[in-house]
Amino acid sequence: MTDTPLLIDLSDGIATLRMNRPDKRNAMSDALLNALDAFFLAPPDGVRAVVLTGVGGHYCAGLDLSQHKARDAQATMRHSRHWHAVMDRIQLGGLPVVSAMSGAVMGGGLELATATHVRVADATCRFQLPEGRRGIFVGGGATVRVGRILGADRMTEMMLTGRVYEADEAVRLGLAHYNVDTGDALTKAHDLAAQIAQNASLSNYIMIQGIARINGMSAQDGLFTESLCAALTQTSPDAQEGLAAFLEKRAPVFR
Ligand code: 1HE
Repeated sequence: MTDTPLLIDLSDGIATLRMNRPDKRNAMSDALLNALDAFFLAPPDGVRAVVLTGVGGHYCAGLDLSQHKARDAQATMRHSRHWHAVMDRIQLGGLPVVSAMSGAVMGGGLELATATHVRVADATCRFQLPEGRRGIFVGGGATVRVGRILGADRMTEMMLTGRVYEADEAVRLGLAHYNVDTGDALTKAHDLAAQIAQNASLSNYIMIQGIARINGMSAQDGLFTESLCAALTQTSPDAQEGLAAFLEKRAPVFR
C-alpha cells in the first residue's frame, strides 16, 4: 500500500483522501504532491466535499527533506511555485475540503492544512514551522495563508523560535477550527463534510471562490465583488428552493 502515495475513497458524495507515507510521517514527496494535484485538477463527478487526512497517526511532516537537499536555486523556485499552484487548486478549486489532523502538522503540512477550508485537530496534533531549524524557509504558501491567520508578528515569532502549538492553542489562534479527542478527527471531519455537502453546491462554490479572494481586495472592491456573488447565488434555482423550504418548514432539496 505504501507505494500509492494518496489513497482515495468515494462514498455518498464525499471523497476521502489519505496521504499514505506513514513510514515518513506523510512527508510531502513530489509524487504525493502530484497525486493531490491530479485529484483536485479533475475531481470525480458527484463529489460534493473532500476529507483530507494522513495514514499512521500523522497528518503531514512537511516537505520531504530527503528530496529537498538535491535542488539548486532555480529548481527550488520552480518547486515552490508548483506547491503554490497545487495549494491554490486545493483552496480555490471549488470543492470544500475538511482536514482531519493528528500528529505532525509541520512545515509544508501546515501549509497544506491552511489551504483547506475546515480543520479538525485531535489531541496528538503538533503544529510547527521548523524551517528555521533546518536552515531553510517556507515555500508552500505559509507567509500568505499562515501569516494571514496568525498575523505576520505571531508567524515570525513561531518561525524564529520553532515553537510547537498544540490543538487547543491552534483552535484559539485559528490554525484549526475544532479540537477533538485523540482518534476522533476523521469521524468529526466526515460529519462536517456531510453537513457541508448538503448546502447548495453553488453557495459552497461561491464561499470558496469568493471569501479568500475578497480578503485580498480593497474594501470597496471587496464589497462590489460580494454584491456580484450575492447576485449569482440569490438568483439561482437553489436559492428559490432554499427560501421556499425555509418558509414551508421543510428540508431543502438542492440540485
Ligand atoms: C521525514 C520527514 C520529512 C519525518 N522529510 N523524511 N518538517 C520537518 O522538519 C519535520 C521533520 N520531522 C520530524 O521532526 C519528525 O520526524 C516528526 C516529529 C514528524 C515525527 O517524529 P517521530 O519520532 O515520530 O519519527 P522519526 O523517527 O523522526 O521519523 C520517521 C521517519 O520519517 C524517519 O525516517 P527513517 O528512514 O529514519 O525511518 C524520518 O527521517 C522520516 N521523516 N519527517 C523526510 N519532513 C514547500 S516548503 C515546505 C518546507 C518544509 O516543509 S520543511 C520540513 C518541515
